[in-house]
Amino acid sequence: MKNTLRLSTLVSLASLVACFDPNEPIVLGGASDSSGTTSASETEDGSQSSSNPTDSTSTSSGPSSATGDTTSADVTGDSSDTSPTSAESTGSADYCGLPEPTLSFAEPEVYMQGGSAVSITLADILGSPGPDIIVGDPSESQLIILENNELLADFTVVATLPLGPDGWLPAVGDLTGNGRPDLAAATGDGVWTWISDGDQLSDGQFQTTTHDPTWGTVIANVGGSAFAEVIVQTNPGEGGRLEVFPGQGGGVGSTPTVVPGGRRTPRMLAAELDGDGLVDLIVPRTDSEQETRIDGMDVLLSRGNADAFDFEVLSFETGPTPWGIAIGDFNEDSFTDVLVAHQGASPGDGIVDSVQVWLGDGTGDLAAQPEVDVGDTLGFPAVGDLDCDGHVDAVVASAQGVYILRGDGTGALAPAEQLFDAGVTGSVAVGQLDADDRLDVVVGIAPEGRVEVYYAD
Ligand SMILES: [Ca+2]
Ligand SMILES: [Ca+2]
Ligand SMILES: [Ca+2]
Ligand SMILES: [Ca+2]
Repeated sequence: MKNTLRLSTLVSLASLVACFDPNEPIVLGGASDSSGTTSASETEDGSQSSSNPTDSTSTSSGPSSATGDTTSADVTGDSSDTSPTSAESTGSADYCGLPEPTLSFAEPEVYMQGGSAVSITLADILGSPGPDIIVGDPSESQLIILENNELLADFTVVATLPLGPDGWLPAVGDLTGNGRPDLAAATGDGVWTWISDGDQLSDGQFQTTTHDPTWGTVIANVGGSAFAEVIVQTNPGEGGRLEVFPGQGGGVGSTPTVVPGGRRTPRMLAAELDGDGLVDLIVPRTDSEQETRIDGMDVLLSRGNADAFDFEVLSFETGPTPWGIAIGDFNEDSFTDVLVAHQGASPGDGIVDSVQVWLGDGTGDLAAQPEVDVGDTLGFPAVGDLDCDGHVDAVVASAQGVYILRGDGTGALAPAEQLFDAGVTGSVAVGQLDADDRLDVVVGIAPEGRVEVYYAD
């Protein structure tokens, strides 16, 4: 039974992610990547931003929007951070020290090839300064860690972490409170956690979920205790569940609290949306196998405590298959906004898909802005001010490479421009990967398992 469930999950996924089946034409299906955390998580914690001395301008808007994390990471929870995206932003631009806004990248460096590279997550989990790259590889059910070598525009593959069946969805966030992000990953029937001591990762600890298979996972302090929790989406085909594993300052407890939520959700995110100091969750839902589509996005406002996790749920309808989401402050009001990237009714159908910004107002409510067409079969997006004009931009993986939709600080996005003609990309992440002032871009070319880094120049 388990196997059947997993298989059906894989089958539906395979249509999305070409890399699951090497025999399948890579063409359009591939883009969808998957993982829970994707892009640049690095900002989330202070230690990392200190390693990027200069991010003040390029990351104009502070922790969540700035480095463009798409990721769940920023989440873990300082409860003090009530306005999710810090307000220092404003578009005061010195254009990263350049005379005018500039969107220019060197030819990509290739740091890995083989397997599949469906998800890309950035976080400084290892000792050497600078965000490391965590690659989710569903073809081998593993994570691959590329260590950033001293911000010298160089990465080395230093570890592979085998996960067991269907493992490919990582999350990063600080589980121990030492200021360094730790790592978690959902696998077929449970979740792994690894703790970073600031230098290296511990051995993995595995906890079994109550339901399976699992999908996306996130590390976030949703209970207001001293330590963050690990939240996993499970049972995607029969009504989603979220399972909250209580934080214990090292690993997590073995008994999860199960709450309704999510449905085929490869990426959840966490952010403080309503100013109460408890981190909230943003959880897409989709199921292309349903006759009645359930495409949408739920905001789960944390209302519980460390002993009894509870959420108030706000539900929003989205366009078809809201596969990838990212957060940032697109209208510069200091409230976190959400970027949703759709895959359309049928991945690889050749019909143009879209992204959409949802503006937060500090209460947890989200207001939909107009959808903007871009590419086909969108993967995981990222957010960051790539052209250094002081306003965050949307960066989107697709079956036709990577697009940018520039923001203007009002919440609107300009029409899509192709940024990199990189083939079928499943995931894109943005971060300060070298020692300059400008954001760099990591692209996962899904079916070829290739990781490319485009350094701003
Ligand atoms: Ca909250
Ligand atoms: Ca905002
Ligand atoms: Ca910009
Ligand atoms: Ca850079």
